[in-house]
Amino acid sequence: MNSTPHANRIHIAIFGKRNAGKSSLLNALTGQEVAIVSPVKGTTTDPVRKAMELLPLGPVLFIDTAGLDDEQELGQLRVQKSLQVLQSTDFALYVRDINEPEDEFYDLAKLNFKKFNVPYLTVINKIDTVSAESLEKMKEKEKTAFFVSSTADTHMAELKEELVKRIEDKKAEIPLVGDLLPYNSKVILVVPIDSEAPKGRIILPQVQLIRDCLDNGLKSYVVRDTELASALADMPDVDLVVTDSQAFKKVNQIVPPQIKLTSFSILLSRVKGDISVFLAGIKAIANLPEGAKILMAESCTHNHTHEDIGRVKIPRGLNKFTGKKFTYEFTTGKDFPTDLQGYDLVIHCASCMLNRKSMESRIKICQENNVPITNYGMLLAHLTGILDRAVEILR
Ligand SMILES: Nc1nc2c(ncn2[C@@H]2O[C@H](COP(=O)(O)OP(=O)(O)OP(=O)(O)O)[C@@H](O)[C@H]2O)c(=O)[nH]1
Ligand code: SF4
Ligand SMILES: [Mg+2]
Repeated sequence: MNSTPHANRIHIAIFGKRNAGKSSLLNALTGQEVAIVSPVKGTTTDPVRKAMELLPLGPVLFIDTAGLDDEQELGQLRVQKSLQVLQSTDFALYVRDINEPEDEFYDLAKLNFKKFNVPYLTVINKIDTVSAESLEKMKEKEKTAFFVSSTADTHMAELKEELVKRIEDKKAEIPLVGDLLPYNSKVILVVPIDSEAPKGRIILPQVQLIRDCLDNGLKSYVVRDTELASALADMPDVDLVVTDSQAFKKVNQIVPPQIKLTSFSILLSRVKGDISVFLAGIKAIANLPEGAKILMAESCTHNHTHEDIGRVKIPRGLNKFTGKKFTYEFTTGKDFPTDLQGYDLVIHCASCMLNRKSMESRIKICQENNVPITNYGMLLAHLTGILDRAVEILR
């Protein structure tokens, strides 16, 4: 049961002031005496880890930490260690003692949760020690908190249920880039402003990437392809360059090999699709026979610039690249055929208008029909010969 490596487990860490009942909560959640509990403040000095299955979520790693209010010399080192745990935390529980309504360390923790984009739940503990009336008053005041008694095992099953629900909700939202780079990294976004760029705005994947950088504390700099070399000269220590797929070739020549490079659509492929399936789709191209039938699928009908990529650029580029002549058919909008008999490959758009579930369903249909599938971004990178570089950030 505990054979899953720690790195593959969802890390749930418990924070709070000394004596709030963090270790008691860990023991109650795991149903075992994992951490030492005592009325002496500062009992837990180093993080205590316990691997278990949290059903129906799967393998998790609970981590109990030292109190954040330890102000002695050694205590400061412990606090630092606790905050370090935060950097690998997928979900945090902040434990408060119901008898201590003021907790200045709560604000410090919230600041750090925000900084490292860690979702959290506040747990107010020791409800067995107050009257029903005070409990109600406190519930009125702390509407988003969860109220438990770790030692009396009150509401522990409900807390586990809530934890599972929150983590599952969070898992459903895969960040575009936020989990691929450490906090504070520098990202340059290359947005060519040519005749194909929409007037007065930037397109959705670009907006989404900027927002994702903001959410995750990554510093994003937006430039045109024409200013990229100058931006790199200003900022040689940039961690990642993300470009529009169409400018891949040019941008690839400008960005030095030590800097990672990818495209908006490749980042989107991970969120809206499955990178390994799309890479297998690219591999399948080498075995396509002359005259193979390829389905070009676009998720919306109203973007004529994409039409140009799907209807003209990719068919022309792919025929030239392989030296073969393929037959291309097109589907747009919500109609994706469930019967793919006769097709040898599906090439899908970046599906920015489609939710993850719809794209997963389309991938499933392809797999059921034994038809490989890839997408525009991957294919354009492949045709330019830089796919390996473009997916390196995702490995
Ligand atoms: N009555 C009551 N006592 C509790 C509860 N939870 C914890 N305690 C008591 O509070 C004291 C501190 O509990 P711990 O679990 O050791 O607290 P901690 O947050 O891990 O403390 P440190 O390791 O010192 O930071 C112990 O005496 C526990 O028995 C609870 O729900 N109700
Ligand atoms: S859904 Fe597809 S076709 Fe429509 S704008 Fe997004 S990538 Fe282009
Ligand atoms: Mg403890």
